Amino acid sequence: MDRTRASVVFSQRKRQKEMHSPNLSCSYEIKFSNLVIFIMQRKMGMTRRTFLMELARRKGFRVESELSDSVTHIVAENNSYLEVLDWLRGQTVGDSSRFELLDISWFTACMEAGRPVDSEIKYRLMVRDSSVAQYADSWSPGKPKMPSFVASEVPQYSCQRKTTLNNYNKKFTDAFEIMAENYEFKENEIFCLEFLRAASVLKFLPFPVTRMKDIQGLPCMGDRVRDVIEEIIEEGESSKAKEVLNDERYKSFKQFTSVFGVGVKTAEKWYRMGLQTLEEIKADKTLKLSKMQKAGFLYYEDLVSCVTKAEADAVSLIVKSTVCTFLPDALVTITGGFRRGKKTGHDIDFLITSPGPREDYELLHKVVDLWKKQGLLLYCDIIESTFVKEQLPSRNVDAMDHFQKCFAILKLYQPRVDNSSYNMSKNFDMAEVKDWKAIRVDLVITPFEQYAYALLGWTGSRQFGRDLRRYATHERKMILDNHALYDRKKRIFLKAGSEEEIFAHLGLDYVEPWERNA
Ligand code: DCT
Ligand code: MG
Repeated sequence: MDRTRASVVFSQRKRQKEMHSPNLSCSYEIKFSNLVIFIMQRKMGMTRRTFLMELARRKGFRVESELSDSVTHIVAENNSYLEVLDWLRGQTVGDSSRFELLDISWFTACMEAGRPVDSEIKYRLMVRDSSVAQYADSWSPGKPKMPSFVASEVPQYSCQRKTTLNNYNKKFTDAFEIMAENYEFKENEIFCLEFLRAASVLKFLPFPVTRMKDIQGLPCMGDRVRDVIEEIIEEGESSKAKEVLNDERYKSFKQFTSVFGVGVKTAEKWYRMGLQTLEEIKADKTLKLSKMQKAGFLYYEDLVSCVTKAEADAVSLIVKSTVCTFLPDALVTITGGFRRGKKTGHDIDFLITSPGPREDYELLHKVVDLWKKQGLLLYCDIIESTFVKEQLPSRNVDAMDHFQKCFAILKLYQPRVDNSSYNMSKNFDMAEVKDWKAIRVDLVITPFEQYAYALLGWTGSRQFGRDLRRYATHERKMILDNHALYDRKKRIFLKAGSEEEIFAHLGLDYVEPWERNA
C-alpha cells in the first residue's frame, strides 16, 4: 500500500469513527449562533449528510439533525427549488417561507471561509432568470447547480402555474391588492385586473424580489405595476398604496363593503348620499336596508372576524350530519379557500350532490328548516336553480352560476373556556356570556354530472377560476363555467367525472387544490 492510499484509508476510517461517535456533535463550541442549519438528506444520503453535519459543527456552526422551528437555513444538494418545496410541504413545520433555501455550494463556501458567507443570489434555490439560464447552460462540475426554469417561461395564465400559500412577495402583493381593490371601488375593471394578475405572478415566484432584474421577463408586469415594485424595493413601501389607505373614499367603501350584503353599488350610493362611516349608516333611519344587510349589521363583529379551520371543521360536521339525515348517500364537500389549504376564511363554502338520477329540490329547504327548529339558523336566503338543460356556458368569467344555493349565517356554539375562579365569582351571570359565533356559510346543490365543474369553480381561487375560463376561451376555443365545458369547434359538451378530466380536456397539467392559490 503506497503512502497516499494509506492516508486515504486512514482518513476514511477516522471519518467513520467520527460518524459513529454519538457525543462528538455536543462537544463543539458554537461560534455562529445567529443561524441554524438543516441539511436535507434527500438525494444526498445519510453518510454524506452525517459527515457534512459534523464538519460544520466542528467549524462552530449550529446544525440541527431534525427540521424544527429554530432552523433558519436549509441546505440541499442536487434538489431543485421545487423539489425542496415539495419535500417541505410534507414536513410538519409552520410557515416554510421563513427558511433560507440554499444550494450545497453555499455550505461549501461557508466551510472554506470558516464562517457564514452571505446567502447571495447565486447560492439561493429559486427561479432563475435568463442570465442565470445562460450560466446554467454552461454548467460544469464545481459550479453551483441551478434549479430548472426561466422567468421568461413563467406562463401568463395562473391556471398554468402552481401557486401554493407560500408567498415570498407579500409586501408587494399586499400593495397590489390594495391598488386593485381601490380600482374595483372605482369600477375600473382593467386596472383592477392588472394588479390582481401581477399579484398572482409574484405569489407564484419561489423567491423574494429584491431588485428590478428579478422581474425581468415575467408576464403581467406593466408600467403601473413596475412603478409600485420599484418604489417598494427602494423605499420599503409604496406611497401609492399608502395614499389609497388614507383616501377618504376608499376608507368609506372599505367599511361599507365589509358588511354582508353590501357590494360596490350600494357603497357608491351611500357615499354619494354623503355618508362615510358605518355609524352614520346605522344612525340614518331613512335608509332602507335589505334583509341581508340587516343581518350583516346585526352580526357584524362576528362576521368580520375570520373563520378558523377549527370552526370550518365544526360547521362541516353539522352540515354533513344534517344533509345526511335527509339524503344518506349525499356527498358534502368543503370548497373555497379551506379546500386550498387556507387556515382562515371569510366564509365556509360547501358543495352538495348525490349520485341519484335527479336532484332533490326540497333538500336545501329541509336542511334550513331543521336548523331553524334547532335554533341554529340566524339568516338564510335560498336562490332557486336557474339552470336550463343544454344551455351554453356563460362567457362572462365573473358571472354567477345557476345552481340552487343558500347564503346562510349559522350559529356555531363554541366550547366554553373553563375558568374556575371566574365561574366562582358572585357577580357571574351565565345569561350574559355569548357562547356562540355567527358564521357565514354557502351551500350549493349540484346535479351529479356537473359536480366536477362545480367543484373546480367553487374551489377557486377567484383569479385561478377567471384564468381557467380565459384560457379555455382564448387558447382552446372552448367555453367553461361552473356547469360545463363546451367545445366550440366540435360543438359538443365535454363530460367530466373529476377535476383531472377537466384539466385534461383543456390540455393543462393537473393543478392540485392547494396549488390554486393564485
Ligand atoms: N365562486 C364562484 N361563484 C360565485 C362565488 C364564488 O364560482 N358566485 C368561486 C370563486 C372562489 C370560490 O367560489 C369561493 O368563493 P369565496 O368564498 O368568495 O372565496 P374564498 O377563496 O373561499 O375566500 P375566503 O377564504 O375569503 O372565503
Ligand atoms: Mg370562501
